[in-house]
Amino acid sequence: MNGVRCMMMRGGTSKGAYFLAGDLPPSADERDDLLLRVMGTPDPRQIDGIGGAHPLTSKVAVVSRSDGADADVDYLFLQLGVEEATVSDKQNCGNILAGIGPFAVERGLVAAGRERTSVRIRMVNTGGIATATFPTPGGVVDYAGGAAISGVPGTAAPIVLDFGGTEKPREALLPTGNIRDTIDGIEVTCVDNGMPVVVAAASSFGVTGYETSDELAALRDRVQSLRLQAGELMGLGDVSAASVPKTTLVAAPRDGGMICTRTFIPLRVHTSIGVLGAVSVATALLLDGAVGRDLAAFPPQGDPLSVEHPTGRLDVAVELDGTTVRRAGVVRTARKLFDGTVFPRSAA
Ligand code: NQM
Repeated sequence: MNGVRCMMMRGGTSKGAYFLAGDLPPSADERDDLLLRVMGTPDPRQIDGIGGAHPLTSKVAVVSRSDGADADVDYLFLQLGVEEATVSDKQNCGNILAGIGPFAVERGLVAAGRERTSVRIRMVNTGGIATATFPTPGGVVDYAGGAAISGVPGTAAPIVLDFGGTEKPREALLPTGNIRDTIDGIEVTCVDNGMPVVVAAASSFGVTGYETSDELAALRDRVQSLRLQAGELMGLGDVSAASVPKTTLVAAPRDGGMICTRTFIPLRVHTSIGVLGAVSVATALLLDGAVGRDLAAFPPQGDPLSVEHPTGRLDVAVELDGTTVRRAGVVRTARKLFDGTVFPRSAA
């Protein structure tokens, strides 16, 4: 059986299989079929593949040299289902994004600088550009360093992700056209600053917002009803098989951050929060009238916006000009786990 060249990386608080586009079949249907067999989907344990039996470890990055002047590489993110045989390109992933710059250098798509390297990445799913900057002493990616991120043990080299230069006007930021909508009697703010998210107060679901991920599993059906209707209002159509929108329940911070969050992705509760999910929630709270703004404790101007989640905090920077987003940024880490050949399960 033919194997496929693949690098497995931890990107932020996610883990995924990174491929060069040229190593995968050019037809999207054939590519998706192959990737499902690589991951071991559909199967709750993904026992016959390299997936980790959770949406956060059932992720794929497809990378190629960019032909646009404004980017060095193109990054297509694919979210694979675990129990269901789904492959979705309807969302981006800011965690897997953290591994793209190092991967591009490792594969020779971008020449490394002597101290550090910046890689301009076109995020194919959304059309935006991110710049990743990371240490490359002596022209080699160095994954070791002193940056800690909540949800990952130990420390690693910082990878600075900058989403500058992608202006987002109010219409794009608030895809329903409203700062608030009411769905199933629950007030929500539907926002998209890189990730479509429905923000609701935890109290409107009858919970505190400080529960563990497991304790919130009982809200699954209500969250599903909310997100299906929100998807229509946000112009995403029928989202029953899509991994977006996410739903974030917010509560007052209790750990020195700006806001406390619990996020459904889209139905399992995230062990932390996605990068672009956190950027989107923080952006919403900066807008007058947003659901949850009254719960937020804003830091002094210029300090990061610290989003509390079940395993710590994720600090983001968001720059608004009125209701237009000028830039956003975040620090992540990533690590090469293996580089080699993956052997997919044989086709049925
Ligand atoms: O929001 C999980 C993750 C993500 C997405 C999810 C992400 C992001 O933690 O940018 O990173 O929301 O499905 O990897």
